[in-house]
Amino acid sequence: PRGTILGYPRIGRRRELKRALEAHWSGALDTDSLERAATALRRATRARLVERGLGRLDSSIPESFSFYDQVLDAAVTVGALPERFAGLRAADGTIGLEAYFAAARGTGAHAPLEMTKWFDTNYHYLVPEIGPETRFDLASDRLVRQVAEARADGYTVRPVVVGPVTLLALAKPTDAAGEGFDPLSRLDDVLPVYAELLASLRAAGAEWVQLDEPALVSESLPATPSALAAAAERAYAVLGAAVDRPAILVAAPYAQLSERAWSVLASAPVEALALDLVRGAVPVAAAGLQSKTLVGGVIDGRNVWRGDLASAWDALASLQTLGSAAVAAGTSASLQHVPHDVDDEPDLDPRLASWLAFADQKTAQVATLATGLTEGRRAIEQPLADASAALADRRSAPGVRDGLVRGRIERLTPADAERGDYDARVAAQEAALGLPILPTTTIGSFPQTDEIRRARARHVAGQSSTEDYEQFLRDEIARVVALQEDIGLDVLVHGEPERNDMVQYFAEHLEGFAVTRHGWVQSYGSRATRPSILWGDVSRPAPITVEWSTFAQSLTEKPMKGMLTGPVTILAWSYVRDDQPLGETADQVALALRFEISDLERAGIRVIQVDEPALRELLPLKRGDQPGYLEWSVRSFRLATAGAATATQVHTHLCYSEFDVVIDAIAALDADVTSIEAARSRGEVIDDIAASGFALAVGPGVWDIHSPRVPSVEEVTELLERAVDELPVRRVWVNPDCGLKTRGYPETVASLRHLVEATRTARAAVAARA
Ligand code: THG
Ligand code: ZN
Repeated sequence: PRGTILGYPRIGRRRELKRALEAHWSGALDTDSLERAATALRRATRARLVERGLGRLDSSIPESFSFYDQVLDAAVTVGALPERFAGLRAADGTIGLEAYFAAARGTGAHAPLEMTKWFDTNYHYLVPEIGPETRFDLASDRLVRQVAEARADGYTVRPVVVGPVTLLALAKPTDAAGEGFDPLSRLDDVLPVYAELLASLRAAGAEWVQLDEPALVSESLPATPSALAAAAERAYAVLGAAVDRPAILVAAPYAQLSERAWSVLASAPVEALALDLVRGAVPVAAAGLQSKTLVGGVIDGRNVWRGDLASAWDALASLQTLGSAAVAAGTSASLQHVPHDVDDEPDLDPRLASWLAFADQKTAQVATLATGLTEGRRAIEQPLADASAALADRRSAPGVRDGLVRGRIERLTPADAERGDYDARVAAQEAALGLPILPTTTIGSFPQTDEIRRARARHVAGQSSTEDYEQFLRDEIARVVALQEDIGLDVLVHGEPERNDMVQYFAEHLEGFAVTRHGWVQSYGSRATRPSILWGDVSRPAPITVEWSTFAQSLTEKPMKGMLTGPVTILAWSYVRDDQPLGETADQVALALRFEISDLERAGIRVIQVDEPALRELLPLKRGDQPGYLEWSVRSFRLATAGAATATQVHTHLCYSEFDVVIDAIAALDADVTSIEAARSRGEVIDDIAASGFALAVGPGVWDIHSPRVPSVEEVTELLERAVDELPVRRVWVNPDCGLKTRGYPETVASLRHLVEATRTARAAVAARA
């Protein structure tokens, strides 16, 4: 085949997989029915891909379905199920759906696998646990059955599996593993199982298999690029030599292969390599290519823009100069990162829609390029010209460049990103707010109850008036404020009942963004988000949060915290324009937030939080790209917040406890108060903060809100004491780890009461010591 995609969305055009999974987990759908739903989804996908121009029989259709996560799929296939779930294996030792879901979601007795971000995407995978004791065996024939299922329907598909190097490189050592154990050291033990898998896929009719090895592009894993390349050399020597195997395509999405990995793969005994030519460049010629097909990943799998087919064609042409046996067109990454279909978006402005490509449109673009590769460029002149015309239209369309916005950005000076002396801020804020030592607060959201969701859904569906809906929201805010007063918190929040997704909420209120109706993209398991599309220059036509915050402030004497989402996070969780540097887009969002902050101040709000949970997430995979990223991300935050008055207290919140490379950047944000996750690591992060010399106030979370467990007063006290021991007491805040949106009220109220009680005791202890 001269064109293929590296993977396709799995959740279904109407999130059919989510519905089926959640019905199954709740006991309403039995295993057979769940399997039937999955088969129906796979059938629909294959038919769709043929309709969009891929071949039925030429292995260009990837078999990339997953019930939950592709990394868990690979781990389970090679038998790497943690020991605590061993009892859930079938009598013959195989791992079925029950054990699979137990590993994904946990059971009453056992914690699930940890979940973390998949490279620099917004997808989250389950972290395999591998130790010296892990026994590898072919423990699932699921993929083999899918190949057979496709075959019975008349398709020859290309099964997609996370490759052995990536599987091990992403794994964490089991608790049983000794100090310094490296899961990659088990490579030779897992390879025979991969070889066995390849043979059974071949026997089921697979002519090609795709092994995904994104680890080979990353510089942000525990293993070094050269250790990873060495592992790949070994892995593909062994798998290449396996008997009865399908042809192997090794895919390296998300960035450029390391130099060493490229030369290793070029000479490895495999049949094809897929390169990301959107994030990476066409590599230099290398030995061993003459027997291989190179799949040029020229259609962006990470973004929603209609590809520039003429440039894509040029990139393929330059790939052809490397002397490979053949060149094919492909996507830069799996299309799991984009929604299904632009034509499924009746509310989108047609002009904007004509600039976009979701998975179905991207597949058609790949098919077009494939036609060009077989029949010559002349055969595809028209679609190339159409794509170029759409691109030109986008460049010149109203709103893409807004002179007013650009003028404001141009007039900025370095002073606009400076807040002024920290000690002066502390003094002014103490005078303005009169807070006790160890002030208590929450991160912002309160539980999103079914009642809130229903009210929003009714309003969106036009079944309730805006007036009624807003009255409902005011009642909800009043309830949340009264509750916080009763509990005795010091800095209150309004609870954000008006927001569904924090980024979508701001996108809906800013110029330059569009939102979709069905553009769901899997975040993890059955969960998805609908990323907004940032297509034009960003400005704020009217205040966004001011009315809610001032209403909430009117109900209490205590400071009410204004709640905003920061520029980096708004970008990280949206599809961003690809026609200008991210930093420029971030500055525009920052300016809009700066105006919002100024309006909040004018309305009497004295504490304003600007969340940046995604600051760490967007960190580039390549070390060389990291300083530039940190520079613009910090600048945009400062631009957003530095207009605040000395007496206005600026907070930020970050959703993780691994500070490593970003600790200096967090300090450079220069927020007066930073709240972070700490409870899960029992406060270890407090050591890191103390050791780093972080000199601003900080609220290490004392309640792990990711679990419904209510922490005891003693547990909270222990974390608080640790913070007070290691940090200057005047700079310590008391708060939960994160927002309470996903929590229920019973545990929220109980936990917050414990938090306040522990704080009172700690204050008394501090006073006694003084
Ligand atoms: N908002 C956005 N992106 C995000 C997060 C977010 N990316 C990272 C992280 N948070 C992902 N975490 C989640 C957690 C829960 C859900 C999605 C992503 C979730 N989604 C609902 C579902 O799938 O049923 C749909 C929610 C909705 O109606 O919008 O539960 O917070 N932008
Ligand atoms: Zn958080």
